[in-house]
Amino acid sequence: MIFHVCTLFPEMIENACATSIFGRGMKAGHIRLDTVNIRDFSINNYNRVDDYPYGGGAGMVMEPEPIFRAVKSVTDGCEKPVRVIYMTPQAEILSQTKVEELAREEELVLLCGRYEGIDERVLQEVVTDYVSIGDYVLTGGELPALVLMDAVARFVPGVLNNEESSQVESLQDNLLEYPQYTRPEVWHGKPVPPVLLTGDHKKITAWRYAASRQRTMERRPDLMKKALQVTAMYTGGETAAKAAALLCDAVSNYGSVMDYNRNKLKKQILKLGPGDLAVFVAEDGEELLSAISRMRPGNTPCAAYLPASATEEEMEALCAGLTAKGFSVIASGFYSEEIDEEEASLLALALRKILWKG
Ligand code: 6GU
Repeated sequence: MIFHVCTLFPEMIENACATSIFGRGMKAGHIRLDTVNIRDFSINNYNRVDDYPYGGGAGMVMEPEPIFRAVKSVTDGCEKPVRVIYMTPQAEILSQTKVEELAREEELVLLCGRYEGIDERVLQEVVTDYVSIGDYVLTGGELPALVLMDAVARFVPGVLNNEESSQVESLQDNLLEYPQYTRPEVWHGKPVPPVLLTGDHKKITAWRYAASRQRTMERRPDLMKKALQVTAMYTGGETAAKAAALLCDAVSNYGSVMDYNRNKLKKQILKLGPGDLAVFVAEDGEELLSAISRMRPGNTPCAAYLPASATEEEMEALCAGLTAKGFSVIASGFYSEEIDEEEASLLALALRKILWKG
């Protein structure tokens, strides 16, 4: 990943990037940082890059031409079209989904403003994405750019080691992380929750899921309506089973997979609510629809996946069948015979973008 940062304070970016995990990722060659000093593209004497705002008012506005030239100096050297992100509080707030989307790019251009802002006309010409980091005002876009780069870098292959990688998925269920404990077993009279000492991983996962939900309820009740219980259900052979398992893992840390080839499951009446997310994977759409005929959705969102060999008509028929049953089909996609984690995460990202809109 190459980060190009256009700023009036390149040393602020360089210093912060040199340390810790980000610095290690740069040294190892996984991340490259290229700072561009907007002042080097000033078009007047005194290296001025700002001027008084038309219409009056306090503060200064950054002139369009130096910014245009600074950004152009970067994009001219890029082979593919590259996203230019303007850090501004007048924008959508950065989310984990957006971070993962940006991490799929090979290069990013980050534009940091100072003063009261940037002439609107150059923004219209060069900017592809507007990103804020929260509803508060900072003196410039440099700290937000660093926040974005740090969050994106975690998804760049090789940047995190194995231990650090296990943290990658923490926000994907829209739940806060569960509490953590280390030695000693009793500290200030407070014992570690006993289940964590049992070595029973099923129980530990269940405890952590419950603890995550409770913590989210207490601290971020607004997130709860986005915290869906994921169930992946499939019919068909090995590839469908594999696709269901991979998709389930890519969407949730706490999802479960159900094999609807089994008659026992087909006969059960499974009730689903609006807090569930059903992920259907079918080798054959009609077969799946008949297998889940006894399922009772209640305003339940779902996603439908068919093999790449299936036609658009088959997909339409499956989605129509699911809708008729009472599901709300929010996404659909085709999986390949060779589906792997990478493909599943791409399909899951598309689903999450629709589900949680950022
Ligand atoms: Cl991206 N820029 C500035 N200047 N202030 C902010 C911000 C960005 N996000 C939140 N506050």
